[in-house]
This record gives sequence, C-alpha cells and structure tokens, in this order.
Amino acid sequence: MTFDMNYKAIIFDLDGVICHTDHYHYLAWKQLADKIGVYFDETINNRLRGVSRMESLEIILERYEGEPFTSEEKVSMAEEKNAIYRELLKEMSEKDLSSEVKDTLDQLRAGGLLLGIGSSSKNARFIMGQIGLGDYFDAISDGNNITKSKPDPEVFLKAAEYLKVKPEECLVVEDAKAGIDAAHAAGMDSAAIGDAFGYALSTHHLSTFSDLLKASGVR
Ligand code: B16
Ligand code: MG
Repeated sequence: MTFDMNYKAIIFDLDGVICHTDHYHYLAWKQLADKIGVYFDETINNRLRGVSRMESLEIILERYEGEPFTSEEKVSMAEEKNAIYRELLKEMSEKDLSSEVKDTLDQLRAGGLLLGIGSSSKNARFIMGQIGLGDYFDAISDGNNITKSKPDPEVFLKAAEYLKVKPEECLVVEDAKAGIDAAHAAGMDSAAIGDAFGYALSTHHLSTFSDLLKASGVR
C-alpha cells in the first residue's frame, strides 16, 4: 500500500453512504402522510435525502390542501414520524453494514486517516450502534449539534473542529447534492456516491464505496 496523504480526515455522511435507512424513512413518512391524507411516494422521498426532519415535513406538506397546520401540530407530526422510524430502526443490525464499507473504513484508518461522521440525523448515534459502529469514528457531528442543516456547511465544519483538522484537509463523502453543496461551502473536497454521483460540484465520483481508497490517496 502506498500513501499519498492529500487529506488528513474523511467525513462521512451516514444515511445513504455508510448504511441505508431511506426505506425506513419512507415507511415512517408514508404512515404519517396516509394519516393526514397527503400524497407521498418514493420520488418525493428522494427529495428528503440529507434534509432535516422539519424541512422534510415541509416538503411532504407541499401537496397538502387542507387547513394549514400550526407549528405545534407540525412538531407533533414530526415526533410521531420519528417514533415510527425509531421502531423500524430497531430492525437494523450489523448485517446492515456491508463488508465493502467496513473493509474500506479499516483500510482508510490503517492508511493514517482520521474518520468522522457529518450527518443531519438526530438518530445518527443510535443507527451507528445498531450496525456495530457505535464507537468506531474519531468524531461525530450530527443533527444534535447543528442549528442549520445541509446545504449549510455547519455540520462538516463542526466535524473538522471535533477532529482538530482544517477544512481544507478534509474529504467529505456524500450521497445528497445538498451535502456536496455543504462540503463545497465548507471549503472541503467531496466524493459523490449514489444519488449524487455525477454531480458537477463534487471533486471525486465513486461508482462503489471502495473507490474511496483511490480518491483519498490511500491506494
Ligand atoms: P432524523 P444524513 C439525513 O441523514 C437523512 O438523509 C434525511 O433523510 C433525514 O431527514 C435527516 O437525516 C434527519 O434525520 O429525522 O433521523 O433526525 O444523510 O445527513 O446522514
Ligand atoms: Mg445522506
């Protein structure tokens, strides 16, 4: 293995990069949408990638034609969705972490890189515990320590601060265009995977997670 250390740290988005919770988000939002009688499908669900819980609710309510909800009602709807979502997350286990992702993370660490999480989710630590990565990362910045969600750079700047590295020393891995925008705004390089693959603003494009070894200079 040769090391070309362009980066000191890699900051990973969680949902859609390390593991896949989109379907659980979909099922939980769908239950809520059906209850209030608003149309919701997988295409609308795709727009919720990387977006905060309350902003996700606003996107779902774009199609709602009834009396406007009060802020309190919206908070209670988001809490209801989260309770359903948390129940579904209990089904996750170490089987939801692919060997490709785990092996790649181990090789990146062996290559001397610091590894952090930059997720909009307030459930990030719970999800990581479920998939066996509870104490794996060097730092976690998530929905609980930010005031503005992606595309604002706050979540990644906080991750860099917790990792004690400069923004320009970080590479962000993201599946959401809003996340690539956030990395760009933070002054960080980015690697796009999944839904964000091919997005012009990203520095690298990953066809598969292990392509990160090349993008990060570890192999
Ligand atoms: P929660 P990420 C994001 O996580 C999800 O992609 C997005 O769909 C979700 O609405 C958001 O977290 C908030 O999640 O309701 O659990 O706080 O992709 O930034 O890791
Ligand atoms: Mg994501």
